[in-house]
Amino acid sequence: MMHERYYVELEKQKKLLERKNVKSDFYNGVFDRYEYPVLTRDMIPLTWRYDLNPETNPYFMERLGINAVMNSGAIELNGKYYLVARIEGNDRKSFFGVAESDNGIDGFHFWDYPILLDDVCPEETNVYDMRLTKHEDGYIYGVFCSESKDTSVNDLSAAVAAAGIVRTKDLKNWERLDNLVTLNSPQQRNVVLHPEFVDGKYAFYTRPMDDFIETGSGGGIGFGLCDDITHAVIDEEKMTSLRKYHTITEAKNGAGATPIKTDKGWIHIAHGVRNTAAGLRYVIYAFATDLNDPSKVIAEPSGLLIGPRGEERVGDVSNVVFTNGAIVNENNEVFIYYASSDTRMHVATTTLDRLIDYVFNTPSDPGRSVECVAQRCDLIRKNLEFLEKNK
Ligand code: BGC
Ligand code: BMA
Repeated sequence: MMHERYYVELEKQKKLLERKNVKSDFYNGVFDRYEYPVLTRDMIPLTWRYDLNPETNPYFMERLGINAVMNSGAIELNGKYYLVARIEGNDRKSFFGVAESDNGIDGFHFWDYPILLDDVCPEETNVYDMRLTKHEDGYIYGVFCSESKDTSVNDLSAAVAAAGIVRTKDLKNWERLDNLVTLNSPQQRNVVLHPEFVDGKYAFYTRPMDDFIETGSGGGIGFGLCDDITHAVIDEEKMTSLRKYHTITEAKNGAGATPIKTDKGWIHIAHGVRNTAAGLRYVIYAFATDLNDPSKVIAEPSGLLIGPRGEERVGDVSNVVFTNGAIVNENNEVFIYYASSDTRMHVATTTLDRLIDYVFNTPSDPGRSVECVAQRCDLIRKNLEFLEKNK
């Protein structure tokens, strides 16, 4: 006999999974926000958390609780929307699980089992933030952060971040390849595989950093090529989108969603970080790189694209929005998946035309208050003249 509480919890979850998502009244013309998150910890199957057998679990207790569902890679396959979510157990260890939806904005439900990666790195303690790339070689690649304890120093919390690589054709069978080696950067997080070969090689966006948290001399988002994806080694990283003083990327930045190909260039949706008295603040920004040289920045709209708002601002790591996945469907609708405060997943939607307009026609940041005010006064003057003419 099942514990009676099982049915109560199952019903609660069913309602949550069937809840229709609706656009919120947020407006900026660039993208729409939604009323509800697309994934939360309450959507994790009960079978992942409870022991359903009353003989071994008479109180119907969660035996392996889930703390958060966040930073998800995203991909569309055969008309369905898939997220490979970062799921964090109560034990602080993250792992990946596939959630599927028919429309990309609601109805996401997890498959029966999370992804069990090949255990190839005995020192690896934690994995998170997978980016999914449909590569022109025919595979779907997942690039994620593989974190290990740093045993070279006498500090319990010292860690080393590297980029792990897996590949699949169906999101079910995953082949683990060697971790990426970047000869000039001791640490890597936020690595993204470019979907096309560049000069006949695999191309990665990297994020060179000296230290586990601080990027140190790392100037921003890097770019490097490698010959063999099964033993990926990058010997030279050049810089693309740079960190800049007194901007949203001052403390660090990193690639997010796999770049989106458009007629005008590759569109990147990334994250920027600045330091504040209340800790690091993460926002999402966009830029474009050249179609022929995907490392060369050709458009840099000013400031943030998505910042944490309302309830998004509060969570395990407050004041954070983070993206590592976006989908463009066959109608050129764009779904930007982002997590808030390392706690839950949301979607923002727009269209490819709007995203292109935003990236290429938003003025860039002149860099100083006085010039920013002049830029705004110019807009106001034109608007007042326009209003006058159209009275
Ligand atoms: C956490 C990540 C975080 C990173 C840097 C890791 O241990 O799991 O969520 O981004 O540290 O703070
Ligand atoms: C990081 C990321 C994310 C996380 C963010 C805020 O450096 O890699 O995992 O969302 O910090 O904690």
